[in-house]
Amino acid sequence: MSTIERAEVFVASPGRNFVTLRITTSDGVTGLGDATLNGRELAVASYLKDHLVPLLIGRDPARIEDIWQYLYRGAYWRRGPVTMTAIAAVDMALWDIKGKVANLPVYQLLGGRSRDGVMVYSHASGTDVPSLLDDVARFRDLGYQAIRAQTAVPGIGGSYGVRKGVVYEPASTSLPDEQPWSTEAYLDFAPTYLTQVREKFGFGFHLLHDVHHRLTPIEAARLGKAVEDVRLFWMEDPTPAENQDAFRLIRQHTTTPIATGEILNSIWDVKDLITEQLIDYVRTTVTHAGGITHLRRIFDLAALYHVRTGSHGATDLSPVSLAAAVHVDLTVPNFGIQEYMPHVAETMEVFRTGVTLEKGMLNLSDAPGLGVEYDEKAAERHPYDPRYLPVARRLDGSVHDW
Ligand code: EZ4
Ligand code: CO
Repeated sequence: MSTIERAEVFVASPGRNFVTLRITTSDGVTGLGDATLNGRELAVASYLKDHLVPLLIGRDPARIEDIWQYLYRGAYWRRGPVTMTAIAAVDMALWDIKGKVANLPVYQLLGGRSRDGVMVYSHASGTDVPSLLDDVARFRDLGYQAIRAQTAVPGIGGSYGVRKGVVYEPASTSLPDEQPWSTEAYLDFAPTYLTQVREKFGFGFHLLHDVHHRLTPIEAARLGKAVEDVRLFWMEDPTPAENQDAFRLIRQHTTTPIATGEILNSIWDVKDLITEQLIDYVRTTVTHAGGITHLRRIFDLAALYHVRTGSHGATDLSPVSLAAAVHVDLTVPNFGIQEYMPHVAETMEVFRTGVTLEKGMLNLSDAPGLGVEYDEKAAERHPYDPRYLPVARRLDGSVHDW
């Protein structure tokens, strides 16, 4: 029997920070897992190195489900982003190994393709409406079929989702950046600019918007109603996601589809949202919600209640995570959309991936396993670079949800 011989944790910053797990078996087969939790990277690295790696050595890498249960139930302390991200990395690496041993891509092990490709949405943003419209035009020209639109609120300054460079990267400083926020100004402005996007570009593509947890339920209901004619693909994270009850009120008031779940980690966090049909898209990811094994459990529950998938896919998830996401997206019956932002060149020199993008659709090569390789030598040139996500403050100085 082949056993797990080694499990190494790499923390590197090729363009941004990533935590990567590599498991090696006694037969010399390697598997990769993404363990990146933006702004809290070292907590997951320690959970893996200090607590999980000693439990893995000598185990049968083929027993993916059993190892998942052993790590989840065996901790006694359940759920939470650190625990679930660490378990996810192990799970991804074991699926990668299983695929390589079988000489099959992981999506074949998951039941094979349900679709020819994976529709993605990308991020258009602007410091004002004209620059946003230019950015939307750019993504339309690149062939994207779905675009998320975010703009700074006039008079307030920066807002969530406004890109500074080529790639949107919120974790930008060695101490949290503090950004101003006004719900009143945002609520007055957002419907106007989303309408302007439709007036200029029409309805021949999917338009998305991310509220980023900043409204109360009744404010979110008002926004959802105000943008019904814009026909959003979804209104994302209208309220802080941990209170599942809050979505009931939004739901009663608007037909604008709702997406949430990027910060949620387990099936228990989304159970009521799904079974009460309070959302339309569940945004849990393979990296933060317990790996392929657990994500599929969430997606299968969602399928029973007409909830489709819309996995988080920002650049703070590594190319290993994106590949794993695409393997799942290709197979599940209730796939909706995949978030996608290109990684910078330094990242792609460290992670060599078989994921391809054409006309706004992601696809995979037939490489066995997840199809990603980690260049340890290239990674060594990019040491860990501590960063924090920003904090939002209302105009009176009090802390708001970022
Ligand atoms: O702010 O991944 O929909 N995408 C998002 C992201 C999150 C970041 C936080 O690390 O909301 O941009
Ligand atoms: Co989001």
